Amino acid sequence: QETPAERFQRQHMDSDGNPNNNPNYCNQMMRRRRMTEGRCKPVNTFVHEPLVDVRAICIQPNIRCRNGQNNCHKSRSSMRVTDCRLKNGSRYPNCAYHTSPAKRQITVACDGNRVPVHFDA
Ligand code: DGP
Ligand code: DGP
Repeated sequence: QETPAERFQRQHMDSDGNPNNNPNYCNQMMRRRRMTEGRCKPVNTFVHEPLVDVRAICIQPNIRCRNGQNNCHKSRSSMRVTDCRLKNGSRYPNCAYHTSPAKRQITVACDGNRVPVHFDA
């Protein structure tokens, strides 16, 4: 059974990935990482930084998550990410995504073992 930490890695970690010049990055990755089974996950972010650097976000001060819990943490530095957003009119099972590379600070929720379990923003 997949743990929350494993699930975070499956859904959000692509350390060696580089979406530049690949408009199909999200179409391929959302399917490959099993986020287009049963429904099209509407919004998902992939992080292109080493896992140790993403784990280190968990030692930043606690802040409030969008769901009201206080186990979120914001990265000190900007990180390379790719935003995947379902295209308007895209209907399951044909999940078609916009691919948008960006560089910004990210916010994740961490569990009691200080590992990321949810991508908040
Ligand atoms: P929307 O409210 O439809 O504009 O969605 C954007 C929000 O989604 C924004 O607050 C950031 C958040 N978001 C970005 N990437 C992810 C992700 O991978 N998972 C989740 N749960 N939220 C994300
Ligand atoms: P995602 O938000 O896309 O990273 O989804 C990962 C899972 O995390 C999903 O099942 C919802 C759950 N989740 C949402 N908000 C929180 C939170 O604040 N803390 C924890 N531990 N899990 C959360």
